[in-house]
Amino acid sequence: MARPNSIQLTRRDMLKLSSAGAGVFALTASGFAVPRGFAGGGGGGGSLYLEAFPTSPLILNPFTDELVIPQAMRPADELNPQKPTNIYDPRDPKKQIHPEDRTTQDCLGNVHNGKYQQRYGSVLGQHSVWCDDLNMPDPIIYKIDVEVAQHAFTSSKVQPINSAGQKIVAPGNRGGAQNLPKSTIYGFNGTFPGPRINARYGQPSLVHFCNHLDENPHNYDRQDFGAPNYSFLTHLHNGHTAPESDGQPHYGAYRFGDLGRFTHEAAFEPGEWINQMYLGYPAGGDSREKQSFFWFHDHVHGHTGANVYKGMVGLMPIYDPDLDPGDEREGLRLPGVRIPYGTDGKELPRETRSPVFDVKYDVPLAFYDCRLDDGVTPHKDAHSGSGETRPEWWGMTYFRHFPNHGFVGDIFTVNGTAYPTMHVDRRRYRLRFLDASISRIYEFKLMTSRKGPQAANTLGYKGDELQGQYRLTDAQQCMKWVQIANEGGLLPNPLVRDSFELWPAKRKEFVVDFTRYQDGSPTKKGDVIYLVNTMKMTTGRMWDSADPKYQIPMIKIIIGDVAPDDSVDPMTLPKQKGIDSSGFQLRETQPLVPGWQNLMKNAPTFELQRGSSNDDPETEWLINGLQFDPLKPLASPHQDPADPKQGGQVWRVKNGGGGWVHPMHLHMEEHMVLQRNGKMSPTTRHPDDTAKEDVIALDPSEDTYISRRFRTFTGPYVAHCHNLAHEDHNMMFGWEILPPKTS
Ligand SMILES: [Cu+2]
Repeated sequence: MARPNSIQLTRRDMLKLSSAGAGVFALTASGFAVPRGFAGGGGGGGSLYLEAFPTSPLILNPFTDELVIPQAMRPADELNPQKPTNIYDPRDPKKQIHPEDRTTQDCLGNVHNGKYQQRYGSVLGQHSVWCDDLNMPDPIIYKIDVEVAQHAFTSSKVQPINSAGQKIVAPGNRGGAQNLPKSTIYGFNGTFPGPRINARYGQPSLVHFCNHLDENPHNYDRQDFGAPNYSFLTHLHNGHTAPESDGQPHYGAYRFGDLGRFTHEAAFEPGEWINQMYLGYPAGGDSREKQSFFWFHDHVHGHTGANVYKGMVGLMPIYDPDLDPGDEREGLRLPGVRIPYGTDGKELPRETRSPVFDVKYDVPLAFYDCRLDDGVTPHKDAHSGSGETRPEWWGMTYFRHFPNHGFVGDIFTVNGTAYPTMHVDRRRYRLRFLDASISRIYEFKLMTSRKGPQAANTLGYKGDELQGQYRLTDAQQCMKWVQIANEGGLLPNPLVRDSFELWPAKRKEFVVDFTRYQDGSPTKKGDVIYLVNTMKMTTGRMWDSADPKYQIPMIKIIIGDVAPDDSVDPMTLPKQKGIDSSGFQLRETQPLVPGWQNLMKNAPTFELQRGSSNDDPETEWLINGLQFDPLKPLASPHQDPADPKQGGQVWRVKNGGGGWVHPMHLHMEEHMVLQRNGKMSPTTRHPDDTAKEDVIALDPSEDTYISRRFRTFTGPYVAHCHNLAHEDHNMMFGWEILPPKTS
């Protein structure tokens, strides 16, 4: 579908711009990427896009800001966590909102007997599944306002540089070391990353999201990206969630279509609110299906990348009261010390199973790369700008809706801070990795370096080689990872790894023992270890050829004092018998769809392709030759029957091109990868394919078969590439779960 009022440039204009404007771009002082933009394959037809990106100023004192570790968010009303009395409608501030009322899910009112109800059997504007239906307690209610705010990526002084890495005087007479201005964000409760909700299986959480993006009391400069109507649509990334709480454009087409609101307008605009129910209920009620680390992020049609890049990211670990309760004295004894709180907000004894708790030594790490405006790179894309420069935005985040590759930054941040330092106690930690970047893929190692970080420009690097800003020139791997989970939850067995890749939207979790190095020698107080990215990826297309010199320090880890540690080394956990002959140490493998071997023969196939469409000049990406149309679902399975031996499907998901990679994300239940390029899983490249996942990392031309099921809910969902530049340029399809077959 066309975006009726958001397009200022047609495809033809963009082509004209790229040929006529090449000289202009080349003359800018900084940041033009090598013109590698031949759009091969698909409908691109060999068209040339020149992508001009700014070179961010050099952060002069990296690794001085401490890593921010988000703490658990408190309920909206601490004294009444399940029945808050302090949530009001922003359009009618005297009117109280009762999120505990299942019949009023959002501000738009119920729609009885419409198309939606006829198709899926549930009423638009109501929760289709409530806690009672699953014999669960009432939800803990949280409140998140989506707000305009400011964010500082560093407190260090910065030096303006050009794409040759040379010191320059930036526009506005900005020469020499100086403070970096804050960037304007659209943030959950005005922070980046947004709040962390510590959830627990068996205890539903309900989040009241309210849009305040029209309010800008400090008059921050909004710059030129973010959904143009200031809308949001929050998706709890792979929560096992009913469609009305899933936050995505297929449901949005039903919810907002009757109001005449399509594409980016099919989302919650200023003053509007929704209560999203996150049940904390494993798929099919089966404990083997429990997951471990969610994140929530914006999902507005056509502007997901812009809104996520503008800050709409939150974290939600979900603990399992049995195996993984957030305390190392219980369950599998994974690292973590629970700090529970009572309804009065005061700390309770450690053993208390309060629904509100922090967990020490359990650290989420959200990775996000950005570019900062250099004041000389022109702004012009399909949504904003006419080629003008914006010297007044110098040092603030720069975004371009460039469809053909994706978007990679040159400053790397963790939990919102560029190049942080993390002081750790000498003991085991649990680290939860999340790639919250638009397109960037990372590969992480733990390394030591005698010389320490050196600015890439002082080493003679230029242009795209400046991405990451700092390098280690003498780094050696010093520790290994023990992987315990991916985004599908705990692996059946822990895995020892030297390094691992992290693709957009994926989560992977590790236990790291900071008491000793991989050679067995003990660490000492004051020792320094770096978390290092070794994946060189200078465009959003895919990684560059391997470069052993590309070692970018991301976090400086400083070893501190010995601390008590009741956790156990996951590798020493006893093996238990499971459905799988290899047994399990952590969590039993989830069963595959019955009869999957036969189902592979005629599996529904989804091929990710490069291409264009006459309907939407911005379309660059297709699935099965089609651009996203929320009203034409490409798959319509029925909800699985209660009998676990029945139901489910095998899908074939294929990367149709050799020049790109795609992190393909399927909403609702996670899948198991059965086969990659004809080889049964797990393959050596994906050893953690032993557990479920919600993003398939598709290498060039890769062909996969996955097993997936459709339980508990009915209604519209989506699947899309999580390279958000691809998603926003139509690499998405709608699919739906129809009510169970009655006969
Ligand atoms: Cu993609």
